[in-house]
Amino acid sequence: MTDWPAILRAMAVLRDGGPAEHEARLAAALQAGDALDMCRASAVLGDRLRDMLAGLVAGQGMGTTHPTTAAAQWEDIATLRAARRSLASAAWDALLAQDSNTEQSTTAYERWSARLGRERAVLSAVPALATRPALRALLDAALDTACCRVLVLGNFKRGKSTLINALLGARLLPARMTPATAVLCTLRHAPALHITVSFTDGRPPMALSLPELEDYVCLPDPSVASMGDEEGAARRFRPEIAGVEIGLPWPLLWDGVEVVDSPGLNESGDRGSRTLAALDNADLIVYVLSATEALAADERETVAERLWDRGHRTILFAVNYVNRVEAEELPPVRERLAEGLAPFAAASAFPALHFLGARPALLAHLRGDADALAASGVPALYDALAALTGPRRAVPLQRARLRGLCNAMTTVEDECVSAVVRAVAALARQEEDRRLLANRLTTLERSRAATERSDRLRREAEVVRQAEERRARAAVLSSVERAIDERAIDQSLTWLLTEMPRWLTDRIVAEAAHHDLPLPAPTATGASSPVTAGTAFPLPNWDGSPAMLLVAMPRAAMMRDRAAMLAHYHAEARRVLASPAADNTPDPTTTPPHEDRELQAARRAMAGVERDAAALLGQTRQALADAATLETLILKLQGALLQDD
Ligand SMILES: Nc1nc2c(ncn2[C@@H]2O[C@H](COP(=O)(O)OP(=O)(O)OP(=O)(O)O)[C@@H](O)[C@H]2O)c(=O)[nH]1
Ligand SMILES: [Mg+2]
Repeated sequence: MTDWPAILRAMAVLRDGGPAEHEARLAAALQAGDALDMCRASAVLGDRLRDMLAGLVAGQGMGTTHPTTAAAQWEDIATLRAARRSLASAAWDALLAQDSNTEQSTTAYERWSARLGRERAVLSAVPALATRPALRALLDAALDTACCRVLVLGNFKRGKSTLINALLGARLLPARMTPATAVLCTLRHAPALHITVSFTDGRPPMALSLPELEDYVCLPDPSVASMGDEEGAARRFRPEIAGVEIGLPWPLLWDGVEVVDSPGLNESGDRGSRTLAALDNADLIVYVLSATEALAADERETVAERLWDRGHRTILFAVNYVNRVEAEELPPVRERLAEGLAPFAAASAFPALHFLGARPALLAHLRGDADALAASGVPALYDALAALTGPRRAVPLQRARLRGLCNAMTTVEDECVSAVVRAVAALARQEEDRRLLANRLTTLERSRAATERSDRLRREAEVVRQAEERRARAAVLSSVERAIDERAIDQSLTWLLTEMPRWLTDRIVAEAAHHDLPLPAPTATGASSPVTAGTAFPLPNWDGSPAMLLVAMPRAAMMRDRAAMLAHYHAEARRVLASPAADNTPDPTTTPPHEDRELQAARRAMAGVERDAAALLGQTRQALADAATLETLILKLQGALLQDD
């Protein structure tokens, strides 16, 4: 049933913060109130829903969504979704009310059918459907007017198979007192009887003869097994049977009508669920009840929840076994059923409630008793079925296929909501990863910056130290060179040759000590550089530690040349006090290598997280764009289905 409060709540969501145009479009759609308007109203909610989903994803992507805001947004999204379900229900109801005054001519039906055929033909060109085969199949089935499926449904032993036989006027489907039908049996039109069984285990379909049908369709019959027919029992129903198809020349089946017999709903969970799965494709339901158990609680529940709430609006109720009820007890039974089924039958323009006796009808058929057949109630059901599935069947098909298109709309919505739920969760995880990585990166980068700062300070201090050392060397050299000249003035050539190296070494050491200048250590030969002649001997260093002669003795050849010897001592002083060559090799960083590696890895991981987040955002935006395209397409198909020429 339509939940109008849910729709009003959705209007409040539209009013609250959304574009004003959305609310105006919804109000306009609701005003006229026919089925297509309800679909348009749902499309308006769909637009707002996707806007909100996009906002949630973007907010999560930028890390700006507060959890409380997100929770409120999800609540609004749930409100919009519930309202869309209600609008679908309102559309189905509107169509049900609409049909009473719709008498479609054969030409109008043909034009309508051709229009849907054209829409169906272009589905293959829709890119967003290429990756969604299930949705494509759903839309394809919804637009296929060449086929109309009638599903005969009900609890076990309500007489479903017998009713089909009675409608047909022949014993075709197996029927008996114990649970019988175990697989779906689809009856289609064919020039002659032809039965095929198909399997779920990949075996090719196999043709069956009529006597073999029971072996493949039915559950083992306990009475047959107890009679020792073990071979027969072994051949009976196996779960790998997918279904049975029966082609036969029956006028009701002309023009693509299919009648499907199903296993009893409450007979077994597995077989019941196969029957419920068949409901998705059913256009028209014949729901079989028993007059002897007038509307059991589970039957009403099935009709309300499995059929009506899921959009089935063409339901014929066949109340069987009327012949088993005493005549005077029949009126209260009729009353109870009419009352209990009124919400699902009263609004329809077709006679929905049929009281009948399937077995008496079949027997009357077989013996050619027209009066008994007419009294059985089965011909009236046949006529209703023939009218609903006949050449002007657009109205029941419109109802059924609108359900299919609304289901397709829900599928698209579910898919994009799930994509956003997944994306929001993944983005939240990525945000957490990004936060942890950012913290680690900050720590590593701080530590690296501290190391670089101390390296720089160390290098700057070294430059200052070297400059000071150069200045000190220059000062020492200048004093030493002055002293050489002063000391040498009145010294003999022998002193200059033998004593002056030691004097000069002492002098250099003393001046260097005075200027805090470290001197190069002498070599093992007693001098700081290779000498061609001279004597190495220990002498105290300026700080008292043993030292060696720093200055090389002049060559003996210079012995008579005072100026040459002085030049030699000046050269030696400059050599000893020369500033070491500046070291231009770059100072290596002192950042520990493992920290460096970790920093690189953290930067790579951060880039990866950001790349993944961008890709995820892109995919989710694509999913939302696809949903918008698909919903527009489905609304167009709803228009093609519902609009008059
Ligand atoms: N007296 C009487 N018996 C009926 C009537 N309709 C069906 N039967 C019998 O009831 C039994 C069950 O009928 P089925 O047609 O097998 O019932 P079903 O709903 O198909 O049963 P499952 O396939 O097991 O779910 C059979 O023996 C039928 O002959 C009826 O209107 N009156
Ligand atoms: Mg049956």
